[in-house]
Amino acid sequence: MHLSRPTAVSLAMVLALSTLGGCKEGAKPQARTEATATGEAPAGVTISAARLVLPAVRNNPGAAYFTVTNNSSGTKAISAISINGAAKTEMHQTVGIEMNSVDRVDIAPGTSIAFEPGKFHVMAFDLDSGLRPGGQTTLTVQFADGGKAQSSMTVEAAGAAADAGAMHDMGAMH
Ligand SMILES: [Cu+2]
Repeated sequence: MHLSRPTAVSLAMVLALSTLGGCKEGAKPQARTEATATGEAPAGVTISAARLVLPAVRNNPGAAYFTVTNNSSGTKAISAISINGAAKTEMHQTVGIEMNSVDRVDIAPGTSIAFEPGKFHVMAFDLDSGLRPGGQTTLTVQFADGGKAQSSMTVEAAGAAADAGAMHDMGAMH
């Protein structure tokens, strides 16, 4: 999806997606994910507030939210996300009422990027049935320079995250 579409068409797109019962997968799925962190966490990079919101309807994608802070002296580029128990992930950016698939997210030195409802988010596909509300899993953030940073992430039921998970299931913005 692209930004140039007129609003009326965009709305039609969202409605079309909602009839499909889920968030549409991007045209460029990333490789199957493995949350085995072999790389070193980049110095000065930290992850906080990581959570995975389960879909209200089984087999729909979940949504992952977290904050990455870059206290190093250079820009860090997030290139991929892995979540234990999710076969595949995509980074998305919500713009207006649309969402776009993004390949990388740059974090300038001394700043943070929040993946949160209405902004950047990660969609997690083909979730393992062992992921239960109240549980924990592991988030791995991969950087373009080859480094990886990991964090534990809490698993939440769709309703526990206010409207974020529910809106995801409807294919609306999130
Ligand atoms: Cu999305």
